[in-house]
Amino acid sequence: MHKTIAFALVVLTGFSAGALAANQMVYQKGRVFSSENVSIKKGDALTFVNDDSIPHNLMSATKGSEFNLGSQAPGTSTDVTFKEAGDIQVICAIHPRMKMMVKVTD
Ligand SMILES: [Cu+2]
Repeated sequence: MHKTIAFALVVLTGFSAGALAANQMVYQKGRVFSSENVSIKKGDALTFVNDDSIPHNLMSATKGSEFNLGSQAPGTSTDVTFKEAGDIQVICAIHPRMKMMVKVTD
């Protein structure tokens, strides 16, 4: 009986920890990123939120981690999963001054 309860607790605790692990958020507002540097673990995702009244176009040309989200409408958010370790520069194709670095660790 005690064994059963202990097992159930482990399962429940593991489940809630997983459910609470939310992505780090990066906001685009006033044509700047809310963070210039973000660190995440390989395989994790960042949530990019367009908090502006204009579209943005997130992309990366960093080798091995290239992506291009296309036009992202105001008020929407997009998750990007980073699968390669390294320093990945993320830019906005529309606004050349918008730049940030994502440090992906193993
Ligand atoms: Cu932009």
